[in-house]
Amino acid sequence: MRVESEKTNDPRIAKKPEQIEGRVSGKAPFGQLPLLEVDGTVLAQSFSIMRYVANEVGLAPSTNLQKAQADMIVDGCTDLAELVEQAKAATPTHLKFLEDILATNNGGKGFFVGDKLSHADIAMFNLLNYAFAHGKQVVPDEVKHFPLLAGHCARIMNIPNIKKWLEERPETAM
Ligand SMILES: N[C@@H](CCC(=O)N[C@@H](CS)C(=O)NCC(=O)O)C(=O)O
Repeated sequence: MRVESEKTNDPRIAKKPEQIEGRVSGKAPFGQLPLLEVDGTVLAQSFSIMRYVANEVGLAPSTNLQKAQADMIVDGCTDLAELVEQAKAATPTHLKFLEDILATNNGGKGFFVGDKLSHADIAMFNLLNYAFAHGKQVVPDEVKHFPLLAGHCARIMNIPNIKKWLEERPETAM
């Protein structure tokens, strides 16, 4: 959202997960965060929210095939997140898959899908940044072994509105 607009309200709940339920019960479809409320309709599930926002702000690719490619990258994020949780040693294989996928699109010098930024680029950057750089504005060491992925990471991180958001976003205790 912050890539396209500053007009969003981003309330945080400073509670441990087990304390969340009482705060959002009756409102959260699955009793979990995050939630996005749009004109009284409440959406849950982070990737569903992400896809909705991408469609709204023009970050979703335009063809069905490209949308499926973006979904593929996002689903790859889920797999990578699981690998990171299990054992970081398993991740180079997955990072190499991503490097090779990037290489197939404009030689890996642009984005994961088509010729413009999509939510797939942001989702992948966000995961790598969270998993390996702890939210810091750096290309993680684990990613530096993969030059196209490292370049992608740096490109996304330096998009002005993303850079600004990374600098000013509130810290959320996890
Ligand atoms: N599949 C959900 C998972 C959401 C999730 O695990 N949320 C955590 C906070 S990050 C939560 O609300 N935990 C409290 C609980 O499950 O009771 C998504 O992607 O949004």
